[in-house]
Amino acid sequence: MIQPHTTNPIRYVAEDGEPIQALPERFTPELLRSLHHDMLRAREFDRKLITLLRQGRTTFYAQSSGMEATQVGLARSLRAGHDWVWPYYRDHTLALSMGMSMYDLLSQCLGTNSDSCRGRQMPHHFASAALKFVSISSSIASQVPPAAGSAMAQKYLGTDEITVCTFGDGATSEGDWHAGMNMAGAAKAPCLFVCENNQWAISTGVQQQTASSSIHIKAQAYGMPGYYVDGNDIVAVMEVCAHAAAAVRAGEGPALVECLTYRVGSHSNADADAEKQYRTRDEVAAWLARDPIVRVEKLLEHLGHPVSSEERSEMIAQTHREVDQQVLRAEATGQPDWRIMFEDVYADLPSHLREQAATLRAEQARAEPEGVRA
Ligand SMILES: Cc1ncc(C[n+]2csc(CCOP(=O)(O)OP(=O)(O)O)c2C)c(N)n1
Ligand SMILES: [Mg+2]
Repeated sequence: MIQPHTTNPIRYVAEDGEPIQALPERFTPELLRSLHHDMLRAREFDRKLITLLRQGRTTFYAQSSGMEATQVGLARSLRAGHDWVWPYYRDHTLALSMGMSMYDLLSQCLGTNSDSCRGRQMPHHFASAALKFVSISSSIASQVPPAAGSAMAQKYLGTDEITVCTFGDGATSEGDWHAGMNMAGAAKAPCLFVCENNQWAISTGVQQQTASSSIHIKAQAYGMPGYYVDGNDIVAVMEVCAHAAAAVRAGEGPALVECLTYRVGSHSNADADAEKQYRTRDEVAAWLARDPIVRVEKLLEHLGHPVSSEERSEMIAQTHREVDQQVLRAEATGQPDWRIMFEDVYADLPSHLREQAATLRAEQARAEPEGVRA
């Protein structure tokens, strides 16, 4: 039986791949292989995007390397396209695993015409209307109050949808976080809050972030259960998230799940994650040794269904090919014209924007007297 507020994170598989409690029946080798596939695909996506950044083809990216079990596990615990998701900027692995296409995700990162926002959003701040995956806001925790509101609406309308809201450990210090948690708790709204505790908020360690002994304990103050799970153990993440989501769906009110994981890469491309800047290489090395992907590989080996090195290499090569193809496809749609800045918001453009558009047009005519655009 899964209990909230445990002292230690709930875990099914030890770091050496040995089950430490009986694996639930649904974790067949086929399921574990498909989870492994999603996690490895996300890891390689990260690597390819860092290359694209260095090539100047996109300008912002926040890796989820090391956090794959948390995000893939959560994706497999919600009903994609049915439940509403209010994510944060590190959740591309969640999105990919929910079924967002690489073409759509890459179009957003590259800001091409194939992007549904046509480059108006900050790169790597994607969304999917079909998946009810709400557009990401860079403002930390700003998604939490509207997620609570979305869950309140679901309760009011009597749907069987729930809302899922993710955030980092740093987000839990924001006023918005407390307001949203309080509102959801008071309204008994069907919201599953998931903290991806990767132990750093840029250069602020989680111990500096809060005087509480954990994040999940804060759920008590808002009248909801708080679960503590090993976020690098995908079996545990799925078991706990599925348990919590079922209770939320059954009308028991909101719940918080804290997934303890680690950001092994830099915060973003704007981060100075170097020796002595804010964390030691020894700390990073210790967490690299707790790799969630390797843990599933060791578990599969233990179960007698190992992933061979050829299969692994082919999965990696396949992801690289997929990214390369979809980047070319997205780039072939071209970059949006500057005039779209003035479109899609107002039916009648207000006078100050009309003036700005005219100024830009005049500037453009001066800069390019030949092929002047109307
Ligand atoms: C309201 C607000 N304050 C500060 C920032 C700057 N900022 C960007 S990311 C970040 C750290 C967030 O850490 P966490 O919530 O733990 O998420 P992680 O990046 O570790 O996944 C901060 C402080 C911001 N984007 N918004
Ligand atoms: Mg963090």
